[in-house]
Amino acid sequence: MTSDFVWGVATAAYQVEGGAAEGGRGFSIWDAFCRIPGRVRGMDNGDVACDSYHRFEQDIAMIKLLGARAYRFSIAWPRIQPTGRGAPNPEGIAYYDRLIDALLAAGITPYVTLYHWDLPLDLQMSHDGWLKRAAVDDFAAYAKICFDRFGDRVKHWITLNEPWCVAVLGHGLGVFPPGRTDPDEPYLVAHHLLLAHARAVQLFREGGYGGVIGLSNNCDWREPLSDSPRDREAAQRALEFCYGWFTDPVVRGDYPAVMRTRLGRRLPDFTRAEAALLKNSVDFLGLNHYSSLYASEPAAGTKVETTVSGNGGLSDDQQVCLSADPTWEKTDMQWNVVPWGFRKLLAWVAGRYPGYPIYVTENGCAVNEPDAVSALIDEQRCRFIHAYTEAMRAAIEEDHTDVRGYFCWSLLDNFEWGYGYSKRFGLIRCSPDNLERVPKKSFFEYQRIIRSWFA
Ligand code: GBH
Repeated sequence: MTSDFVWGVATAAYQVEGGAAEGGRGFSIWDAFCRIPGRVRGMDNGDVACDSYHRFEQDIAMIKLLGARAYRFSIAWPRIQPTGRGAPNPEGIAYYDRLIDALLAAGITPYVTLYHWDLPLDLQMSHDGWLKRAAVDDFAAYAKICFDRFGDRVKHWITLNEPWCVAVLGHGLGVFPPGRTDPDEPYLVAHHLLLAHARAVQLFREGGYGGVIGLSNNCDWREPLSDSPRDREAAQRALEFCYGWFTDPVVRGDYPAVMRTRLGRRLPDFTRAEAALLKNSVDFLGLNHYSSLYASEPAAGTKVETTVSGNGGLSDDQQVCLSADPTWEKTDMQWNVVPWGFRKLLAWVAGRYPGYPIYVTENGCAVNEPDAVSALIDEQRCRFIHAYTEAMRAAIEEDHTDVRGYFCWSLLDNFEWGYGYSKRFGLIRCSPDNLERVPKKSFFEYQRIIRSWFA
């Protein structure tokens, strides 16, 4: 295996930072959402989280001990611009300066996500957030501040994390802020997110900062339930309605044809200039992958339900039936453990977007760890990481997919959005109640995998 493969770990600002009222940080839509009864399990919030705002030196020591080369973290927009517009907040800049400098001093490469869902609250309240075109310019201005201030040291950028979640979970199913439930808004929001990405990339490339920039999209594998052409088409359609929705535009300059056909006027158009701006607006493809399901063509007359957990909505538009093999092992999120689905997905991505290097910017699993003692012996996560990285190895060595890096989600147990602190994805045990960082067995298993890869 090539010695320049990038092994890393990932986190996101709202999920780990805490320090919510410090350093002049403004509120984000997640701060507000957490205060609405019934939205987040246990009414948990990110006020303290893992306290990485104060303990990032400890995080970095752990990453070093792990032997990972890279740390993917996100910048909290409300720390940089408390209301989402206007002059940068010096204390916010200073925090990320310290974090970046400490990483570089430890020999760890920063991979920086500009937007991992924490929109400044004022942009939502006063300007309707991603629903309005103005968000495109707001995001581009924020991105430019980050390039100007951190671009001398940060050479790996990700504009947006999983815009699919912002569109579908935030505006279709309403389980993320702004909690809206509308059949059409996800397509409009997605359109603005894609244009925001493209504008930021344009500024990055024109600015001559040096380095690479991409986009991280989530995609779960969809395996045809049978060999019939209709089931194969259904699986293909599900992948195009998910990964293709946000990747076709940034590679080819337009949405997948199947989305155009099925959605008609409900899918916004790109102007010629916008299409040109979008086309090839990534240097690499970010892929966040967690699970797999079987896909089939719904029987005539069946109404495909829009569900919150499984397929994540918009089912009425894609018309795909999803199902699991009951023998599959499940994680604590009820997501299926299917390592071969990961290998097939990597081949699918490489086949649809030839010439683009792939970074697996998230992969991992939640394990039910009720008490501290059992948590440390997390056999399920050990097996998961082992099996998924083996599937990736096969994708690289046998299928010749151009995978350049892998980031385990997550370094620490953290604020798992609507599930609060009840779901644990970390290699390291941590909670707002006990901020001490204690490595689990999977931490050492991952350490072993990283070492063996280069042996
Ligand atoms: C990521 O999103 C987020 O980027 C991260 O912040 C979060 O903490 C992490 O994952 C864990 O949740 O049953 O096959 O339909 C995950 C996006 C989309 C992945 C839905 C799982 C359902 C799997 N998820 N998908 S399936």
